[in-house]
Amino acid sequence: MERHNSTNLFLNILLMAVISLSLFACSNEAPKEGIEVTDAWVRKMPPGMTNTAAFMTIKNYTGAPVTLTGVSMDKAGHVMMHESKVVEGMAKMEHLGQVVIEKEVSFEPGAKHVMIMGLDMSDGAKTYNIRLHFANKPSLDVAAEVRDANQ
Ligand SMILES: [Cu+2]
Repeated sequence: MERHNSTNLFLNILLMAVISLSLFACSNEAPKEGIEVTDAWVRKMPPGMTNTAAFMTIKNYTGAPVTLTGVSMDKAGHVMMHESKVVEGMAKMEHLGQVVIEKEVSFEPGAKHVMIMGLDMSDGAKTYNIRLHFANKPSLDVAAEVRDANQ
């Protein structure tokens, strides 16, 4: 009887060990940190048109608010942060000097966007590099995929 119990005890301990090992394996996945940019894209324009916009989602895992102070592109003449708004029935674009990112900010059509002036897309590039500038942080290069707006 005693022997039977100790076998059970041993099996239980073994089982617990296996469970805690597998829990450890699951929680061992690295937590997200820093700043992550997802779904970055540039609206494809018809030939001859050099003004366009880019969109993306910026996620902040630093644990503190991060301030986006500007955007730039080597290949474009001028790049700004804009926000589309409807004021008294009129669509307007407002210049944003900075964007504070608490946890996540999306740049998307009809809302905040990266305004791009003077980008020659006739090179047929599949992606363009967009550089994000932050206050008190190194800048971050993002590869934005060229997409048809209707896609
Ligand atoms: Cu704009």
